[in-house]
Amino acid sequence: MSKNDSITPLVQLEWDKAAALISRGKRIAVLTHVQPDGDAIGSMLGLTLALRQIGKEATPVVDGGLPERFAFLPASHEILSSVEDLEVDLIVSTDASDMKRLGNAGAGLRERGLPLVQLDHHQTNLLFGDANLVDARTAAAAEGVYDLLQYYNWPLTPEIAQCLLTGIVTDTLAFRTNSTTSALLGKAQVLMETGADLPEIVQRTLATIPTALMRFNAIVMQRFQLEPEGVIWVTITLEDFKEAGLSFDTYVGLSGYMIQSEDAVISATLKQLPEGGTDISMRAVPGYNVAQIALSLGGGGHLLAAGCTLDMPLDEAVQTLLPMLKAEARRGEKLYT
Ligand SMILES: [Mn+2]
Repeated sequence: MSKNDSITPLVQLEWDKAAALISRGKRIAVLTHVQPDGDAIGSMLGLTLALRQIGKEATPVVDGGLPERFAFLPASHEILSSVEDLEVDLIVSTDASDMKRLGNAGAGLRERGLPLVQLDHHQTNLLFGDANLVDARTAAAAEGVYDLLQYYNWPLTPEIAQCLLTGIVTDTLAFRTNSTTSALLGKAQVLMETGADLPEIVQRTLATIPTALMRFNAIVMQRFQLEPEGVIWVTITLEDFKEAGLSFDTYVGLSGYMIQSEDAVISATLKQLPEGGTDISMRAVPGYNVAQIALSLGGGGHLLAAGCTLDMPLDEAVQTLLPMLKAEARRGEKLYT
């Protein structure tokens, strides 16, 4: 038994409200969170294509545009990086736990007073939509989109299936996280039977990294620190990215790597930002909760994977965060000892 078993998953499924807003919408902007991962892009594109299937004009938008590694996904080339000239009457968002995560695109559209339907699976979701479709029991926002298609009886196409399986595979690290349920495996089976290509998705998203990232890891990982409490952490700087020849906004995934240490129960990567702040990414093994820490610092996430941005320099961020991580490491209890 884990102490986390006492945490009730956040579930707020306003199907009727969402259906009413969607049925009134003609032109829909489909948004997702900034610095999008595979679930952000997969759920956004899957929902975009699904909305088109029911006759809507749907446009995917994400701040900063499409990360190159997801260019294999259907409709990925249609992603806009800004909403400036976009005429829409409804916003739909996926995989974002609060308004801030939707970046300039979200803020720009919301300022126009447009209604928002938001679909998400983060335990820390702030229920910021006019209709909320939040289910923290789902492993990925893409699983939430799958459930939506089922609930509304909308058609599933091979293209939608490919997008949704990408979201599921990336958020579960290919069905390895404790969010993976037998129900999810059943949904993945349907997605594969519909035409999603699991080996291709795994190869493109999980099994391949930029060579410069390998160089970056070799530089940075010389400095990781392991605290007696089982907190493993590392700081990364703008200089590290420069040295490795790696673009600063590359997803580096070091927390996910460090949490694999047999001595670690919580991992954290603290990344220096060009504007002077610090970006924080955390992971935990089952039995611990980093979502609460992220939420208390203005961010959010899942029990075992969460993040936030602190408005302070790197060294100060270390001083702020480490005591919190150590306290959680002492509080929690390893589920699998
Ligand atoms: Mn997600």
